[in-house]
Amino acid sequence: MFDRPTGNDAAVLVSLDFGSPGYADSLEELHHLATTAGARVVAVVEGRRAKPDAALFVGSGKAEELLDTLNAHEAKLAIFNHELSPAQQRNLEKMLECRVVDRTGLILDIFAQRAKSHEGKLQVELAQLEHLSTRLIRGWTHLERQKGGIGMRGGPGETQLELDRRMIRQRVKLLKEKLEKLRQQRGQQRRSRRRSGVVSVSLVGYTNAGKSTLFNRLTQAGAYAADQLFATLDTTSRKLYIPNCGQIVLSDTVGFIRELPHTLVDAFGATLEEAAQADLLLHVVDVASPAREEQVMEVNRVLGEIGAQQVPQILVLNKIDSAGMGPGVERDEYGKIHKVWASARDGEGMDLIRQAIAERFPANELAQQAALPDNNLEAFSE
Ligand SMILES: Nc1nc2c(ncn2[C@@H]2O[C@H](COP(=O)(O)OP(=O)(O)OP(=O)(O)O)[C@@H](O)[C@H]2O)c(=O)[nH]1
Ligand SMILES: [Mg+2]
Repeated sequence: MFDRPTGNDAAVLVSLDFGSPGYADSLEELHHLATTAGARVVAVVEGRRAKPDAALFVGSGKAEELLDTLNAHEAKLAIFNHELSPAQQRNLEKMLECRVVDRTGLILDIFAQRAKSHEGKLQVELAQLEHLSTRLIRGWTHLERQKGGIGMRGGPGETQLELDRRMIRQRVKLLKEKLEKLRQQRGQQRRSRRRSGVVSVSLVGYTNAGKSTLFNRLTQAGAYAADQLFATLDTTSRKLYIPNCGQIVLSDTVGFIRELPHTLVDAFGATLEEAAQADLLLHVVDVASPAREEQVMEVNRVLGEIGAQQVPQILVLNKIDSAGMGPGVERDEYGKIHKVWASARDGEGMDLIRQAIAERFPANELAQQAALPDNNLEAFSE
């Protein structure tokens, strides 16, 4: 149903600088997103503006430049580093005679390619339909106005539109019901884990920070880690024994990104809830990234949005090998470790992370007689 950049789709990136900080990082990130989605970036068209143009987002001069660039490279895809209104997208597609994808559409596309589990697929479909439905409904209003008026109502065209719209609404309702059931199942499993006194720890962080690599290091599991954005979509949980603490459940989760589309935050509610219900968050940061501080803020903002701001955090400053740093810790005012410098790739600082977890849950060992049966986790992992 969705236009998807496949294989080696030649694409031109379009990015406007509105003077906000982090512009260069966001453009670099768009590049990474585009290649992750399978596009081949042939050119970048940039500009500066005070605010977006209502009709085309970019000004008409810039739109001409974009058209020339697309033609010069025989590219049929323009990817915008911004959220476009349905009207802007339509106007641009008409003028450029090519496919136009905005940032949300691009992220949705990557999610659609990545979703593996039943739940993940349902969540992506819901997000896509919700993104699509605003576009369709608003996109159709001008058609209806043409058709409307006395004596001109009805007809097969309008019936078809109504039908499509109704089908989308029904599908959205069905998806929401299915997801709600899965959410309740997750809740039940969580409660039974809690009853058996098992501590749950969730890895959260910006996409590509190294969460899955750390998950694999700590659990020796084979979670998919790659230099791609949104390599992980489905929450995977594993049991893990921590010395001086006992058994915990560690969960690897979907990464966050700036301007994470709202449709996705909503649709992925059940998956993200895992983080909100955790006893502790390991917030993984790519310490070698120049944008790390902004990324930490963005992750904390999304955590707030999903109701996870109260869950205690340990900051894991990962990739010290790339930053020429050594492993180490920083303690908070109560003497507890709240920052760990580590390298998940090289395995440095792993003991410090285990120690930091053990410090938080020293009494956890008492609860270990109630060992967790293996099958209790099956539903969580791939
Ligand atoms: N140099 C270095 N690279 C690392 C380290 N940890 C992870 N990486 C690399 O960073 C990239 C992303 O790692 P992932 O573990 O997939 O990151 P993630 O946070 O799970 O990413 P998403 O699932 O996309 O949100 C991979 O290429 C890893 O090999 C590290 O300690 N040092
Ligand atoms: Mg991952």
